Amino acid sequence: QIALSEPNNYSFPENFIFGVATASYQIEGGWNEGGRTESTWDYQLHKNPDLIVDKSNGDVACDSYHKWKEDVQLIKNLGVNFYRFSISWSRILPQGFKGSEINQEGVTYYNDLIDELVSKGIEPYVTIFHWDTPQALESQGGWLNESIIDDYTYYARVLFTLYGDRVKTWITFNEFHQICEEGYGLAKKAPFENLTGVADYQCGHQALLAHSRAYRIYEQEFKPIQGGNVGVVIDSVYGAPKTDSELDKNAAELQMQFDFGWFFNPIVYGNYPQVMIDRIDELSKREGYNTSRLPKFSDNEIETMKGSFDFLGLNHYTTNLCTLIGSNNFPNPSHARDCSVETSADPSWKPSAASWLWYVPWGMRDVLVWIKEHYNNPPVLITENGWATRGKRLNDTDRIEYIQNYLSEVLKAIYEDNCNVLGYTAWSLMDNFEWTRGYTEKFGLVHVDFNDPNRTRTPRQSYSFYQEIVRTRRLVNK
Ligand code: GBH
Repeated sequence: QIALSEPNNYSFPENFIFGVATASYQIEGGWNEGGRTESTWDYQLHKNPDLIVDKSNGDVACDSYHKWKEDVQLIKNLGVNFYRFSISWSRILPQGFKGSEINQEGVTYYNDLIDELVSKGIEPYVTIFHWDTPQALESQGGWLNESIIDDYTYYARVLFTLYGDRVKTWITFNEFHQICEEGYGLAKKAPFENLTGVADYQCGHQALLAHSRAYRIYEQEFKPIQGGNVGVVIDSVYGAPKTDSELDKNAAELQMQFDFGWFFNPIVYGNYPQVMIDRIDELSKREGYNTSRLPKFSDNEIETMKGSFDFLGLNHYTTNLCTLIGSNNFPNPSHARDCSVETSADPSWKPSAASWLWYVPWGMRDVLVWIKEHYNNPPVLITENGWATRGKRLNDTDRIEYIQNYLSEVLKAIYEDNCNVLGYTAWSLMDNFEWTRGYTEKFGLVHVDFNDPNRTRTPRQSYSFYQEIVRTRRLVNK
């Protein structure tokens, strides 16, 4: 018995779309097949399996490199409008860099997948980059080397050219925050660098410039012919005030600006949030730097950046409570110190199998309203939302409750707050390689047996539940 937390009889607006998502390194496997070379994830995990809790990696993952037809059938039966997947850069360009040779076998893999989706009436939504930087580029500094901007835009142009006749929705980047903060700041994601306060900002700068240039390339050279849209995915752990004191409200605002505004502010308004610029300038000076640790955009770059999105892709899973705390509590320098906000979870919130993910449905509505108010109600596609469980658990009632009640908040944001929400994407179609958590945390509507060489897929109860919502276009009221 699944109950709505509050009665909600809205149905989804007529043009509201539903989808499911995955990402290349998390599902494909076939790491050295068909001419693919190592990404930074392959390289790091081959070198040091201890980086992952169960010492696993994505060498085989869900084996979608071979089982893609079966995946498409699962998506078809689910009844969703679109499938959000990502392309492995080193499958298309094994050498990675600008001007390098295109790998025909890699091209064919995605051609087949896209054709199969289209023939079954499922729209392909392509994430150009979901963290698997070719190692050939990472060994040159990856996102810290500004030459990656040209490499990335070359790669994006190759994809627009190859697939743009069928792909009408593009996502330039998945979650700058994880690429840069977890990848180069806190050593929680490949390439596992820990240079917070410096490298994270440099990475973000390069990635934002790469995003904005790819957006303009599509806008000028492809959109007039292909007529598609280009968006970007930014994640938000929603920062809510710990109490309703003014201080905590300021803390929550600061946290949102430093995590979410860091990336979306430039894309909407052309530059970093003023509060970030000011604080990092000031702290850098005190630390003895002669320029700010936060790089600066030129006037031209600001112009290119401003308004470089057709929609915002929002990955939202959970909420944190925010309160101000002295900067001496953080390493010097660090992104955390620049922000100086302490985040925590309310002890009453239900935890998931993932240490960072609590069940806080109202945060979904609040983050949508926060975005509406700060960025003039942009079109938002929820590109990820999901719940972590452990083990096989086909009877995943907690995931069902999560989806139901998060969607209920989405409906309130649409009807009661007039937020411009285009659609919803469940993360994930199936269990997959959950980064440093290996195969221990499951996000799938479909269970995958990773001990079985066949990687047998078995739909969970949440799969039928989501199917029902998509079919009826309302929440299930049992
Ligand atoms: C998504 O990011 C990713 O896009 C997707 O690939 C992934 O499978 C999915 O999450 C589920 O994890 O400090 O080590 O506890 C969601 C963003 C990821 C942000 C986890 C906070 C905390 C990692 N969140 N992160 S840790």
